[in-house]
Amino acid sequence: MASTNQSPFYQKAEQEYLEATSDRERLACLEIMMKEVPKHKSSEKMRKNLTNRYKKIKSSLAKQKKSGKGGQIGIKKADIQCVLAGFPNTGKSTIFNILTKQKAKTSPHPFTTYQPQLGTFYFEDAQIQIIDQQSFPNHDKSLINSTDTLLITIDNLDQIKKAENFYYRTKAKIILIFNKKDILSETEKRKIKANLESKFKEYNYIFFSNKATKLELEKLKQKIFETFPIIRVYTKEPKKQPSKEPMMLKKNSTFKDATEKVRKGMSKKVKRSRVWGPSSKFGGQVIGLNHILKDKDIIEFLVE
Ligand SMILES: Nc1nc2c(ncn2[C@@H]2O[C@H](COP(=O)(O)OP(=O)(O)OP(=O)(O)O)[C@@H](O)[C@H]2O)c(=O)[nH]1
Ligand SMILES: [Mg+2]
Repeated sequence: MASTNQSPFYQKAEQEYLEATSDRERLACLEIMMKEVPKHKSSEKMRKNLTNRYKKIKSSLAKQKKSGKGGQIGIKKADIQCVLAGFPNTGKSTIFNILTKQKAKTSPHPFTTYQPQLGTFYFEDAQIQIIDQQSFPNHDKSLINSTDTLLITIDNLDQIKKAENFYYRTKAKIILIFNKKDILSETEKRKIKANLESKFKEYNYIFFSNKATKLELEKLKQKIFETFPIIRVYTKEPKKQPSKEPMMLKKNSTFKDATEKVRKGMSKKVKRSRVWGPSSKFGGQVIGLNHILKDKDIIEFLVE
């Protein structure tokens, strides 16, 4: 295959494909390669070859699954998860400790973190799993590729493009955390901000530091929470207070989805239902099963 004519992402994916140790990883590489190959006639053969390989691996994976072999080892992924990643010494473990109140090792020397570390924190009442891990290039590829949200921690603008090489295969949402803002002068900060908003417009970014105020910490947590395609919905009984623990539902879930999550088959038994909160036109609006819910809605319903 004349891969030297291919895009840099293709070449990188091909190299990772050759070094891959699992079928899951091979599939992820092939997906990129298939996307990157130009769609003209001269590369038809190459496209076919890639598609065949992809199909073969996919069916062998499906067989493994059926017989119960294979599968992911290590950390069990929670409903909502984020993973810290970045170059050495950018302050990932420090951020991890601030969010989770743990005491993971931090130091002025690079590569202090040598294995993934699991923690959790709350944004309001939503529990979020967070993982700290080794810096690039020693990062855990499968964590980066499988998580919902990547917190790319940087302390320098040059790191933004360089970091892409290590996570271009992920489907995760990206948040850039520009850390150590405490050591920046106002002028430096202004310049960086201007750059982020012109050259790196496509990035969702936030400034942060280990001197962050409570409000700044809350903002970081909120930004992370907002990347998850999830809403919180509270149930209540007539004349009573809503539940303290939210139900976690996918974005754009309907009232029917909510009742079915409470108990399978329940949507058929609902007699009367009302909603308060962001999706309601007014508090206590009567709704049907197809009503689309929003984050922080409160639903009340009577069943037969
Ligand atoms: N001034 C300042 N220093 C910070 C900040 N965050 C972290 N540091 C320092 O930067 C150094 C590296 O921090 P770590 O949290 O260990 O960084 P890391 O990204 O986890 O690094 P490795 O795991 O070693 O790759 C430590 O000396 C921290 O005290 C910050 O916001 N401001
Ligand atoms: Mg670390």
